[in-house]
Amino acid sequence: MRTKKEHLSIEGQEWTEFTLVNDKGVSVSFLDYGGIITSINTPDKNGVFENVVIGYDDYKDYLTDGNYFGALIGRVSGRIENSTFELNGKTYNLPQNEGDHHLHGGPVGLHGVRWQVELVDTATSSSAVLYHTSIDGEAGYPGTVKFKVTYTLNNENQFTIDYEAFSDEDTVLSLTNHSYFNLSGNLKETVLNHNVKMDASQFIELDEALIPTGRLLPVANTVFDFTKGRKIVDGVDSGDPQNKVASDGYDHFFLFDHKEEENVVVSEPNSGRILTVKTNQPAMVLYTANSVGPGLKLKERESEKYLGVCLETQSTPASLKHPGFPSIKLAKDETYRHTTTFTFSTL
Ligand code: FUC
Repeated sequence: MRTKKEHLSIEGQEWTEFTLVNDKGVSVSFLDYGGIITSINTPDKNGVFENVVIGYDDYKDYLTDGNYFGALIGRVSGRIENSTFELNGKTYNLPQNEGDHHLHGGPVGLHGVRWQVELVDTATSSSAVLYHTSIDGEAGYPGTVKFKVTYTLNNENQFTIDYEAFSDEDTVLSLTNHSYFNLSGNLKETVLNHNVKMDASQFIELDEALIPTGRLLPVANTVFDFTKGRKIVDGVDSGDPQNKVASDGYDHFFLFDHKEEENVVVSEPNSGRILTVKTNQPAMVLYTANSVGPGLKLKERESEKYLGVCLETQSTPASLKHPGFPSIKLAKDETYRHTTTFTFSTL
């Protein structure tokens, strides 16, 4: 196992790009800025190494990125309706960054902070530990929160993200990573031909503004049924009103049944690449890059709609407004723990 470090000067800021490399040559590169994963190189079925995530060609584009490519998301992933919530009888008003709503931690979320990074190598894995402290009231949220996020790559081609957070006051918290996977390799094609199998028999209905309505819908007999596997393209012209609100794609919270060994398995037939996801989280947003438009200069080519798929394991901010959903409350002095492992293999 080895690690590499490269210093970058971006618009007057000094950033570092770290790369974890395993003994098979698989690598994960990320920035201390936003913890942004810039590339992940894995072999296809013929042993050809290619990048399997969306990343900008010019890193200054991360400074203004509304797509959150590869970034750590917090304090709360997803949308908080009308940018307000109540906790312990007190109302908190958060900054709005999408119409009236608060998306992905707001304008000063974890995606835009410089993380302190420590590298830890062992014989069989390489880790990077990312630290950040967010002070009480930052981005509108209560409590000073200490974050510790660990990226680990091992020789089994497993990339694990461990999130830990600790608050000195009761607060709300739900972290995730916003990588856009594309298993075709070097963004050769969109993800419409990717097959997704997911251990989820229910998802949360969205309204026209992509805000959860509070209704849980069964996936049965719809194109939201991924329990036996289905292609992402099925959601594009399904005519299902839930695909329509998501600009003819998927952008939904699926609640895991936790019946299967793996929560999610994504595969792409031409490259033969398989990505499995295992998490301790109750749900995942499946987002198919419906709002990624053309014209962005990415590492390998220009962007287009449906060029990546986000597998955002998390709890849900819908729980702040509606009963019966997995909570995002974090009690004072309790430790938030979230683990997600992405395993890369081939057919
Ligand atoms: C996802 C979605 C959104 C959004 C964004 C960049 O998590 O839920 O709709 O556009 O990321």
